[in-house]
Amino acid sequence: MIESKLSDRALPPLPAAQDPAAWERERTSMLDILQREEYGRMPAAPAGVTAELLERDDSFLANRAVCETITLSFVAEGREYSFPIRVITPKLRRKVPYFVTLSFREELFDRYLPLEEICMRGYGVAVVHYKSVAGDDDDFAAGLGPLAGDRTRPDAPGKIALWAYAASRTADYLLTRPECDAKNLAVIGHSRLGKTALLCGACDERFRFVISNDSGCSGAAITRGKVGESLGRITEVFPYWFCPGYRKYAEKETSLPFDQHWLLALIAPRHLLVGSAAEDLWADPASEYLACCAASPAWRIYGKSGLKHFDRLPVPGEACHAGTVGYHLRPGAHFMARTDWVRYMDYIQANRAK
Ligand code: GTR
Repeated sequence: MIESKLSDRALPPLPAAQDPAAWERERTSMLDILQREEYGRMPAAPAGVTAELLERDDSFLANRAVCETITLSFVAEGREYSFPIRVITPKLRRKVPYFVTLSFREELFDRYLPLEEICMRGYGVAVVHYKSVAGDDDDFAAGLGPLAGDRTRPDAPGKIALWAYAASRTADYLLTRPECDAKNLAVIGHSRLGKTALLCGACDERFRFVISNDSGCSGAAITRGKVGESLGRITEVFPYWFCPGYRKYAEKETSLPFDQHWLLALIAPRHLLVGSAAEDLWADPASEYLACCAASPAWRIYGKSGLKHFDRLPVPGEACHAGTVGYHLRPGAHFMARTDWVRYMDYIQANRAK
């Protein structure tokens, strides 16, 4: 059944490769195509980042964690940039795996981020408020906006690329911290920030876990045959999320040289986690699940399973978490729920690098 659902979508196949070395060559050109045609060219990484500690609370979460407010600065393309992050680290006498969390809200206490529970399970959290990186609009003058360069270029980066770039700079910094468990870094985001987490994880191989919650159109969902939001609609309402050239595929999805399963496949052989919400038809859970199925052959090149899925669509409440790709379908609407976080943490606990 899944085979026939996938063949109905008439996806461009993943490039053929017999072994990891051949796949990695293909991977480089796939990444190039996705940047050129969809998200824009990711600016080059800076030589390094510097961190300035602005505030430190040593008795955070009833004295069980430390909360630091930090400004990260770096020089890229001849110009200095900075943005703030918040780093919450549980007080443990061992290394801590961090979530780089792309956040919609500036306030730390956010009902979509069960901070205390995450910390008590032994994870650190680095919160990147997306609008503190670059506004969610077509203004490219403020924040990291100028890094996009000339936005009349068809492959100039859009805001998703700039937010993803900031998540990678956050990883640059976290990896300098002695308590950071470098082997188990995760990047996570919801919706537009789920698209961002996927792009970040596709480009930046330091993330072992790449987590997309309800990312939908131009995120984890296949574009061809998708219900709800379409490429035409998203590039009309949010053209600045993407490179200007992406819009040319509006109502011409079948001429895209790729589909979103390519983006997911770039995460192989690391772990990809996709969460959908059953009522979120705008994002289209079935198209997210099918994308995970279609991307899975990339993991098999490395001798890994990819998504261990059913030969049918999942029903609300089900999870396929036994493979290197994980998928779950939560009952309910479009948001990042505590139950999504619990699913992701359970998966990470079972798949952590020792
Ligand atoms: C919607 C947009 C979606 C999704 C969502 C969000 O308006 O159409 O692609 O990203 O916003 O970010 O909450």
